[in-house]
Amino acid sequence: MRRICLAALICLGLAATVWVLVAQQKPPQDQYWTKERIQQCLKTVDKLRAQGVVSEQHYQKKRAMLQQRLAGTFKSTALATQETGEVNFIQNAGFEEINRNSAPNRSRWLWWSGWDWGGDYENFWATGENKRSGEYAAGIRCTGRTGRIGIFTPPLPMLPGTTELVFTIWAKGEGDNMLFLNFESGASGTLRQKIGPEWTEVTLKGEPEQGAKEFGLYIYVVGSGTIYLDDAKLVPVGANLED
Ligand SMILES: [Ca+2]
Repeated sequence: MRRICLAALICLGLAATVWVLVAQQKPPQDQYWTKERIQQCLKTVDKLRAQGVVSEQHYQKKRAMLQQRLAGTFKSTALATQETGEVNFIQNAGFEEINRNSAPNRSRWLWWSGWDWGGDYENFWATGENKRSGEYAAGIRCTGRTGRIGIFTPPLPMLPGTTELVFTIWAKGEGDNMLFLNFESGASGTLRQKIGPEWTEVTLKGEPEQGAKEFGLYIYVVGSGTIYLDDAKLVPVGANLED
């Protein structure tokens, strides 16, 4: 009888231990989304919003999702991974915000930077039939010797999960022009193309460099003639704003 009681007690003890262990073990999702991690993600989305790389709508959605995770009321949906299409890294993509206090051989548009690497070029605000959207397009013309001039993005964040960067821009050209697009400082990808007289969408794909935290996109003009540019977009394929 005593032996049976002892066995029962041991069984009860084991069962209690197992129960405590199971109760302490949280589901994998909760272990992944720790409070620290959620707070880190909230900081990241705030930073992305400050950098202007996510739309206000996207920002609010992500923030609400993270706050639900923090409160333990989050219910996963398949939507989350389909939203990267909303991200366009390029600001002033239609070249509508012009900088009136700018020199012709520097960027003439807000957000974009500009530099002249030699030759005779001028950047100008193209209007009328030489813009594709709104009031303006970016115009770059050679006025003498050829060399290289360009406008470029500020350093852009390499979002976690990015497998490819896709840059598209509409272009129209005159004369013996040459457009030269290049991913730099954290990504690689190059395109050189003569631009015809009709608006054409030009695409350049970039490959992220391993471990890169940032990258940049340069739009150079290296030939003679004139190139008009409008409606740029840069999408980080595969980027997951949740991670
Ligand atoms: Ca425009």
